[in-house]
Amino acid sequence: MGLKIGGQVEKVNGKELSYNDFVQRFLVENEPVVLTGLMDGWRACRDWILHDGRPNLHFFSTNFGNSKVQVAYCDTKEFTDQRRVEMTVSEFIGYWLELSSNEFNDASTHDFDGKSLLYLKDWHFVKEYPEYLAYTTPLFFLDDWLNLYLDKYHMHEDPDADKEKNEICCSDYRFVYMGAKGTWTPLHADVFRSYSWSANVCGKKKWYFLSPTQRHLVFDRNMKSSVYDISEDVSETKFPGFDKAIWLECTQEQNEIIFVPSGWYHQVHNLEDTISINHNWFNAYNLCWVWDLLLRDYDEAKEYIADIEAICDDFEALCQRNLAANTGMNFQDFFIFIVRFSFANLVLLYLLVRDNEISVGLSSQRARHIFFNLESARDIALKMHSTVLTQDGGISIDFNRNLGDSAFLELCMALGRTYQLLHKPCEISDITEALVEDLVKFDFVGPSGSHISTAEDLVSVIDYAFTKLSSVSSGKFSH
Ligand SMILES: O=C(O)CCC(=O)C(=O)O
Repeated sequence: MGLKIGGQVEKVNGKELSYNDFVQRFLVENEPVVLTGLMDGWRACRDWILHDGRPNLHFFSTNFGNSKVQVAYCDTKEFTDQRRVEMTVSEFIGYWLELSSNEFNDASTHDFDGKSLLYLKDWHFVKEYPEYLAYTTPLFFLDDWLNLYLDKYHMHEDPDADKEKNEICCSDYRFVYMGAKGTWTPLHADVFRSYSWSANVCGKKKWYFLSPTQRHLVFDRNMKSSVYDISEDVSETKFPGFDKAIWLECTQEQNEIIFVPSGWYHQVHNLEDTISINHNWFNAYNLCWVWDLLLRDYDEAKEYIADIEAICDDFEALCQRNLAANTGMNFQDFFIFIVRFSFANLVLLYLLVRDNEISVGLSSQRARHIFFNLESARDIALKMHSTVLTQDGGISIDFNRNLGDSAFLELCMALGRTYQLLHKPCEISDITEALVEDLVKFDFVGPSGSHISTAEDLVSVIDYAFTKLSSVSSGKFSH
């Protein structure tokens, strides 16, 4: 393929990188990196591989054979992705074993019979086998609001959706991918414009990356559709900028983890039989990417049905329904998400102040991290200002009511434990009933805190809490 390659993705020994360095160099800069040395001791690296380094396919059919998974036809485009079918892991492994027994060595997307190669994708392995503990998420990727949230809540409740299907496909963003040599993933940027990380348990992948500053170069003149396969002859008439795009490339070996930053377009080819583990995630550093995507997708959804606006009873509600169906969440879902995370961070901040970890200045790293989270949520709320959030009778999220909800308290504890791991050594107090009572009495969310309905309310609550907490941060708590 005649791509212009501008360089290789940097490789860094993850054992020699501190969490803060990772944040500054890769999350803040939004740059890709390959990290080595982070997969020691993973059970997946023992159980899923044979002595010669190839995938232990029988292990999968024996232990997880009944799981239903999504399998992509690598030679068939459907909309912007590959056509997918559902099958059991046993069926998929049966196909793969037959493929391997036919020593087929062509680097195309077809097998020996001219049939499409099949690629198992987006298997919600952790959700399905929580007891198995195939791996531990490396420290660098732990501040993962998306999966922490989905462990306690649904992102979008759709009364019309097929419940069972929804439960699985939207349950989390922690996946296993398995595919023979030649399987591949077309050019795309990740769901929600999240970050992702992808760890090669076995095999080898070739990645091509395009910086978001060059995103326009892979789109058509109307910025509507993007190139599907960069390894094909791409039509200059349809994609006039494509030849100017400058790509980063990378060969990811076994036991290496690649970090994919927000909004980077990428295409991936399995150079060998490969199994990978892959998470999508976002946090305070890339929250703005999620909001920008939602706004863009909303405008698109609205434009798409503009001709029925006049005859529609509730046009706005329809746009939001379509946004949720296409993007995976709508404005309201995102707002509720931000409010819950703001509340959770406020609870953690309260604990730090109470336990004297903050005295006047932002002394600890953990305190700075939590302040940064709240500032980032506040910035998004400012951006959301004037956004219509009132469909379905509006939203009202109550801080004190959340304190009585076990899902919310579990979210606070999970977030607290995460920051404890990231910013060791530090302790986090348990969230006890007494603490909940203290929080209610202390009233640090102020008068509007009991009912957050708009982005402006959220800004006021965060401002009020900052003021109140800093006025008592000298260590003296007075209600
Ligand atoms: O490994 C693959 O085939 C695709 C992975 C990917 O696109 C991702 O992690 O974002």
